Amino acid sequence: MSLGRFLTLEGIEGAGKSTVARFAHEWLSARGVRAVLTREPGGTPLAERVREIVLQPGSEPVPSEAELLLMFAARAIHLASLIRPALARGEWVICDRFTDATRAYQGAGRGVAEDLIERLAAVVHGDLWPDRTVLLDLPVREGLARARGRGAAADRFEQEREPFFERVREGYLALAAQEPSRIWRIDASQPLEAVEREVAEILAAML
Ligand code: Z5A
Repeated sequence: MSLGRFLTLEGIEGAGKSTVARFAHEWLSARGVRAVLTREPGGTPLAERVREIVLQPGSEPVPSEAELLLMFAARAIHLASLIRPALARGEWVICDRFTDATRAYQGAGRGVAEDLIERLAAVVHGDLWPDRTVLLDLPVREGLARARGRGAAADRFEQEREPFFERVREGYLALAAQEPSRIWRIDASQPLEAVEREVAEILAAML
């Protein structure tokens, strides 16, 4: 049996990742393709517990290195329990965020050294990288307005200020420039239907 395909969605908050991930899952299901829809940090019961630790606001500070290690700890669990088994069964994995988020948030956003992130990535997932990554790109203010429009309580990242998200966005754009064959940038300020049309073209090409 051939390996499944691995698709990730990236972008700043409010970019539309969860919406587009659900669309991709439905698009593939309608064509008889078995796909697992998942997210990071999290995706399995144990990794979701790590997610709570890293996202819940609290009075005790979380140093950037601890945040980085928690992201990779959750990822190691997710890979072992869900991602690798699904790919081995020949299923697709659609994942809302993966290591590019670590590069953008902990690397560009928090200033953690790039080579530390790359060494941990090599340990945790070796040469397993997404086949395609959709970067949903939009101005920070638009993303924050969309996310805050939902009215939910802000998590530890959502409490950050605009300059942090500007660095994250720049980090993502730099990654897309470095790896243009894997990371496809889509203008996420377009109406959702236009974004979904571009995603459908990417999925069709991957099939
Ligand atoms: N994080 C990290 O630091 N390092 C890591 O390695 C990983 C993660 C893996 C949790 O992520 C946090 O973890 C995240 C980074 C950090 N924090 N931040 N920021 P998350 O993915 O769970 O949380 P999020 O990024 O905040 O996701 P989100 O706010 O749910 O955004 P989204 O999934 O991109 O957006 P959405 O829910 O699909 O859409 C938002 C709203 O916009 C919704 O009402 C949609 O209907 C609407 N929408 C979507 N697309 C459009 C278009 N095109 N036009 C108009 N309206 C739209």
